[in-house]
Order: sequence, then C-alpha cells, then structure tokens
Amino acid sequence: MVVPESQEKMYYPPVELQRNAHVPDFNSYLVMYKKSLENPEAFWREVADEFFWKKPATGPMLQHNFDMTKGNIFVNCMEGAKTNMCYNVLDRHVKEGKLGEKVAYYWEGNSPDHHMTITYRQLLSHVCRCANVLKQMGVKRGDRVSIYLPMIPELIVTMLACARIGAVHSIVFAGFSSESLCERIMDAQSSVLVTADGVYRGEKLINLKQISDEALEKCREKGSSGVTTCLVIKHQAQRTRTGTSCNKLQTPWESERDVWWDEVMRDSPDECEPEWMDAEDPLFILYTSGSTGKPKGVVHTVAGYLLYTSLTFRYVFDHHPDDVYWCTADIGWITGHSYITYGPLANGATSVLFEGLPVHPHVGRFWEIIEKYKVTKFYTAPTAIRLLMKYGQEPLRKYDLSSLRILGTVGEPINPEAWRWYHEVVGQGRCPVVDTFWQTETGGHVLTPLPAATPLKPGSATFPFFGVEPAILNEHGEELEGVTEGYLVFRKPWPGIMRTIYKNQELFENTYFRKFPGFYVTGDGCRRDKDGYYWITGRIDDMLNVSGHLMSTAEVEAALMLHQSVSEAAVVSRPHKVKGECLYCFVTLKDSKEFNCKLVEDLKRLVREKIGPIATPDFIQNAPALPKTRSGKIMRRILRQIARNEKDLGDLSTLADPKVVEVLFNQRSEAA
Ligand code: 6R9
Repeated sequence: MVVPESQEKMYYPPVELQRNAHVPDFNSYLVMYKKSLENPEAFWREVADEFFWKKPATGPMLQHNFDMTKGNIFVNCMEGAKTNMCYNVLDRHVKEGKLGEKVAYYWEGNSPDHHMTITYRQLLSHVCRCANVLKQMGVKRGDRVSIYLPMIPELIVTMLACARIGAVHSIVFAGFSSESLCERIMDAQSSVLVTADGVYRGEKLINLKQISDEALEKCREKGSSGVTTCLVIKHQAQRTRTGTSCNKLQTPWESERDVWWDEVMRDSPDECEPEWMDAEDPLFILYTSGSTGKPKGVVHTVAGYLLYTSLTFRYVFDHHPDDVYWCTADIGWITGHSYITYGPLANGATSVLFEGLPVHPHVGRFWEIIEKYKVTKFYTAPTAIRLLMKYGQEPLRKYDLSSLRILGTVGEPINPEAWRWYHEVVGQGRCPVVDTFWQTETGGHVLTPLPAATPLKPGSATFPFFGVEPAILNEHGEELEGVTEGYLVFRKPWPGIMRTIYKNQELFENTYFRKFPGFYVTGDGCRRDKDGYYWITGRIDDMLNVSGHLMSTAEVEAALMLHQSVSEAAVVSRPHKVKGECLYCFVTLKDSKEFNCKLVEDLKRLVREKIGPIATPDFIQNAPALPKTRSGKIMRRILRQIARNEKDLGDLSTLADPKVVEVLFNQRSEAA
C-alpha cells in the first residue's frame, strides 16, 4: 500500500477534524494497520482491555483455519474468557462510567409528533425487566428468540435482554412476509416470538400481529410445535393515536399463547444478574439470502463481535462523547445490529433511533431530524441518497445542518454523482464521506476510510480496516498484484467475522471457503487502482442488491415459479436510479397459458407475498425460452444484457440455442 499520488480529485480530511481524532492522519493509519497485522495478539488484547471479563482468556486473541484441505474451518477469539455483552454495553457505563443519565437513544417515530428519550439507566432497567420476563417464559441460555418488530425502543430492549440471559436473538426485518418469517422461525427453532400489534410506515398501517399469526399458523401446518409464547408490544394502539386504535379486541389473540408486553413488564423486577457467557457462545443469528434461495442463518459470537463492532464504530465515525450519531438503517439488517445497537452502545454513544421513512410526512424529514437533534455523524445508504437527490437542494435549505461532521454510506457501491451530492449538498463540503464496505458475514466494516486519515476518492471504499488483509484473486485462485480486478477475498479473520451458518457448518464451508482454499470469499468483485485504493464492482455470484437489500435470484425465481402458469423463471438486475438495482424477470409460461397484464400483476403480488415488498419485480418479460448452456445452466449474463438493452453480446458459442436471444430482444419492448 502506498500513500496516494493520484491525478484525479481527492478529498482530504479537514484539519479541524484531524486535531482531535483517534487516527489523525494517513501515516498513523499505516502504522496502526501494520501493527494490527504483525502483532494481532497485542493489538486486540489492548482493545479487549477496556471491557469487563468475568474470567480472562486462556487462549490467544485469535485462532483460525481458513483452509478446508487442512480440516474444519473455524475462528476462535479469546478462548476461555467469560463475559456478557449486555453488561459491557450497559452496566459498565452506568456503574463504572457514570453514564447513567446520558441519553442512549432519541427515539423519533413515524410521525414527528411521536418521540421519546431513553437514558442508559432507563435502558438498563427495561432490559433487566424484559430479561426476567423472558426467563419467566422459560427462555434459557442458548435458546432462540425470534423478533419481528419495527424500529421502536422495545426492539433494542428485547435484543439486549436476550444477550443478558444468553439467549440467541434472531431478528426478522418487519417488512418480510409471513412465509419468510415462518421459514426463519422454523430454521432457528425459536420458542418465543416477540412482535407488536401494528406499525405505521408512512401512511400505511401494517398489522404485524396478523402477519405473525399467519407465520405461526404456517409453522404449525409444517409440523413445528416451536413457538409457545408470542409477546406482543402495544405500539400502534398506544403510541400512534390515529383513530384506528388497535386494541386487545381487534388484535387477533390466542390467549393460550399470546401475552401483552406491558402487562408482564409492569410487575417484572428490574434487576437481573447477567449470564456469564463463553467468548465463543453465539450472540445472534441473522438470516441473509443464499444463492440456493434458502436463507442462511449467519451466526455471530459474543467476544469477537463486541471487540470488532466497538472498535470499528469508534474509528470509522471517529466517535467522541458529545456526538449525536444517527444510522438510518433498520435493525432487521446487520447494519442496525452492529451500528445502531452494539457498536454505539459499547462506546457509550448517543444515537437517534428512527422509525419512519425519509419522505414522510415531507421530503425534508431527514434534514429536519438532523437539525432537531444536532446530529454530528450521519450514516445512510446510497439508495436513500439517490432518492433524496431527486428533490434537489430546496428541502435541505430549510434546515440547519451545521452540526454534521462525518457522513457515511453502506449497502452497495455508491455512484460518484451521489457521493458528490452527499458531500457537497448534505455535508456542505465540510464532512468526509466514509464509504464502508462490509457484509452480514463480516460483522463490521472491512474496507473503509477513516475520516481524519484517509484521502477520499468518490466511489471507493478505500483501504482495509485494522486486522483485515484483503487480496484479489483471478478465477484460478492466483493472487493478483498491483493494479488489477478480480475476486475480493480475505486472508485471515478479524474478531467480528461470522463463525458458522446455523446448523449447517457444511454450507458455511462450501459457500465461503471451497472456491479458494485459505481465503474467505466475499462474493464481490473488486478493482485495485494505482494508489492501492479498493473499488467494489458488485456481486460476482447471482445475487441482487435492491435498495441495499441483498437477495438471490434463486429466491425470487422460486417465488415466481409457484404460479401455476409459470414453467421457468430467471431474474436479473437492471440499474435503477433510486434503488441501485431493480428486478427484471423473465418468465417462461406453460403451454397454452397466456401472457397478459393480469398475469404480470399476479406475479408481482406473489413475490411480495412470498418474500416481501422489497422484492417486488419492476419488469416481467415473457420468455418463450431462456438462454442456456449445453449443460442446462441459465446464462444470466446474457439476460442481464437483454434487460439493459445492450446489443453487443459477445461470444454466444456456449449457448445451446443462440436463436432464443433474438426472440427475447424482440419481445423486450413489451416488458417496460
Ligand atoms: C452491510 C451490508 C453485503 C453486500 C456486499 C456488497 C454490498 C455493502 C458496500 C457494498 C459496495 C459498499 N455492499 N456495502 N458494495 N460498497 N460500501 O450491506 O451487508 O446486507 O450482507 O450485504 O452488499 O455486495 O457483499 P449485507
């Protein structure tokens, strides 16, 4: 890695930020990076020292095997140590750090009229009460608890309560369908489901309890005795007095199984001894799309995840005690787990927790919230930036954004145009933009700038974080040096990397380690430029990234193929101004079935019901046949080009029947 000497426009860190920063210049970054690779033991030991350990580690900070030819793949951090995540992110601050009265979260509801403030002491008290409630329900160390909740404080309370008693939380994004929720409850074998009566997303009321009931009914039909208790938060009825009050009578209720949150929390004691967990005990499962169509339960463990989310949060957002930090992600995704809950709380940070949408009730909502809470660090997704760009500068001019110091993005590659708008219009040219590349599997940032240290190039995630050693390989697994492009892989683990796929170590090894023995394979393509900067080029495998949400083609294809008229389906991405990518679907119909508008609408509805609104197809095209290789594999590369109307298709010799390409191009106009 060299100090950049590029001709293209670089954005250098502001001097005021450098004065007081944790990593104040590029040279400091290089020195620390070198230490983190040469002596990981000392590097991570120092990070661990600030946390509370009931028992110290007896083993090294990190042990691993990334080579399938040498035995099972494993990562082990701080063997022998005992600790508790919840104790470290709450009790430690309240008891040792005197942060009891500090605000942990400013909650801002879907409507600007709904908001509340929660201090560290209050959060600890709620968490202990919830922990006792869960225990009362029979939840023990190691048991799984599924959580299907909107962005409300109780979501954080429940996840930390699980962490306190050693239960493993499995949060399912509250935009997923009952089918998706059922699948995740069954896979995790949860005994408790925590949900809410309902939630307003913008103008739309979503009846979460009804969806939960449907999911549990589906689980029952599939023979799972699983969930014995459903804990229900009265959110919509209590906090969003909208007239359509949804109370005990209107909320579907099964008295044997369902319990109101406020009734059991009221009498629950607010003290609860933390369960002292082994460093490598699981902390949570979070499902991510798999290329086979079945979601994979990514498992993260206690100690390593604590060290890594805490350190990345501190350095990447250059956290200081008087900051007000806001990450707009949903806690149902990894970004929310790592950078709304665990990373910020581990640092004793004050965060904004936002339930609503960027454009409700008006398109200046984000800017209004930044002004209201004097947000200093703001973290969002390229899709949100592109959406807000559409409305121009006018909505921002009404608000005072002078509190902002650092901006961040995550979820997909950010196009330079959006990057510059974010930097110039939102950050008024003053705030570095940290483009953080990472995955559900990596637990925390792996390629990222540090705001006071790294000169920025719009669209590049720049350099590796401490302890992370990237490499770029070609198809044959040969490492490529210098300026190059290929598969992005990592040579060794950092504490926050996933440990396994829940109940499926074999799938874990096959997915991430089989292709290139000795490396963790991200599935993303990557380019390295002459200054050593890394540029993510997108997924190499057949994944789709819609508005920052990753899904697999197979998952959407499977949903389409449930329709009785469809015999085959292939889904590819197509660039979209706001969502980054959108879904373009090719469907082959069964003989005698007719392709018409009604069918298109039915198929869209089907995908929404099976997966959720985020997966709604934008285009559906009739495909009398699909381009396939001789061995019968669909060639999605060609379909992608048809979807994009790119006529120069290159070599078609591997196709079984090249004529189908022409047919698909001719039918294209009907699709849009
Ligand atoms: C954190 C998160 C992971 C995939 C990842 C990549 C894409 C995420 C990115 C980015 C370019 C960035 N991705 N951040 N691509 N630049 N800064 O999003 O996790 O939902 O698991 O998605 O998202 O393709 O492989 P996850």
